[in-house]
Amino acid sequence: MERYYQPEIECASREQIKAWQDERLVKQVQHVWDNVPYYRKKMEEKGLTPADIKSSDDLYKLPFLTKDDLRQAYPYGLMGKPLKDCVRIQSTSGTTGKRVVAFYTQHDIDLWEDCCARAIMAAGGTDEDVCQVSYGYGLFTGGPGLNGGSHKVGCLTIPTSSGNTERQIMFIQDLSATILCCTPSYAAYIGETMKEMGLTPDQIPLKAGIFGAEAWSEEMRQDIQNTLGIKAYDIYGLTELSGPGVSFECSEQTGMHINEDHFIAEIIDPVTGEVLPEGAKGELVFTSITKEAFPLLRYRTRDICTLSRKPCSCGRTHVRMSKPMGRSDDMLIIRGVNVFPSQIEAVLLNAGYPANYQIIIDRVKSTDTLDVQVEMTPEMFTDNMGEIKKRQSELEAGLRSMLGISARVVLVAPKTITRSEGKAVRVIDKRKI
Ligand code: DLL
Repeated sequence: MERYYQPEIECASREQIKAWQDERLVKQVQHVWDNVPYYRKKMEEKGLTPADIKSSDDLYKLPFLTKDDLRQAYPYGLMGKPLKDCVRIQSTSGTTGKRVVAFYTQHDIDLWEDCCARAIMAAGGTDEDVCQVSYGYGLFTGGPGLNGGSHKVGCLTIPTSSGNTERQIMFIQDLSATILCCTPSYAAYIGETMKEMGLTPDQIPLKAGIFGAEAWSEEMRQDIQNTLGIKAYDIYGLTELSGPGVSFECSEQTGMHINEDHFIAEIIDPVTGEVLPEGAKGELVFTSITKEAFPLLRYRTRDICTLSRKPCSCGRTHVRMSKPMGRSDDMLIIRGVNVFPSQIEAVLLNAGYPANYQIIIDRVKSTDTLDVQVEMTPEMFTDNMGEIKKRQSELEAGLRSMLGISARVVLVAPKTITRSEGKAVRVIDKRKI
């Protein structure tokens, strides 16, 4: 049975959703015009005033915001409310330049937590469940967001945060956790550790997992589902828009429903900025129509995906986004060829390797090199060099046909590659160091 946190919103007619979007967008543009001089200037440069935006059909006229704008406006330049009305900040895990700092009023937090509650109920959660939140708590939005959603659903919430994997497993067992929330790479690590402890899926009380914050493939989903004996649901979001819960998977698992009563989604051509028709692959752009403290209009996420408004048998009517197929800024250019790390992962996982790998790019004598270190599973592990060489060549052939360029594969012993408790670091580009 499909469960909803706010059925009248999640299953509203398309006409109703459009009506909400039209009304809220008009109000939000006025709010931004009145309170965010940085964006008002951008509108003025395009000769726009709020009167030009009469409904969501006019959205395309508005200027984009990019991560560069967020950096330039750091820290207070995009705020829509005075600081005294704000109760929280969260921040991205960004490794380069200034971090993004997002502000929230109590109302913003309330709506964000509603979005997370929708995701938890879509994964089958009720007030009978015990929800272990193993996303990091702190500036990262994963822990606080799912924690708030879990409270709203009425789950008994275990705020373990990430790390201390054996203690995580102890709590799952002793407190009978039924829902696990963490990054997919941490879920895989927890599963691996359980296996090493001799635990089989039927000895683990978990029934569902809500995993996101990083890209993960269908193959990885199958692996996690099998080791933990659960159904694994994807959840998407970004700090700039609130955090987790911008979109989430339902029982159909055919894309993530975007909470369209709060966010209007568009897909654009990342080069020309032109809005693309439904179904086309491009960069995801969001307009937050209910946020007060940090109201971003037409924010370019850099995530590449497609949108679908085909009816979903779960009963939800909100548009679905595909799993992001990598970020436009994730793309590596190696010897002039565009390579997405997700393509490499697909080759490895299809060949039966675990998602424990690292991609190392370097430049030797002005030629780019691509090395992929891949862990063998304990079952594959051997010291027979002939066997290892054969396996390496098979993977190298697979990568060559996927990427169109050659890569060197080095198979390493189980447990060689550092495990992640949050977002996994899969790429080391030494050309930039
Ligand atoms: O990762 C928020 C979040 C926390 C989402 C917990 C889901 C669960 P940021 O640190 O700002 O926020 O990173 C946002 O992470 O633009 C995507 O590139 C990526 N991302 C987030 N969720 C997914 C997902 C959080 N399900 C950036 N699949 C986004 C693929 C994802 N990529």
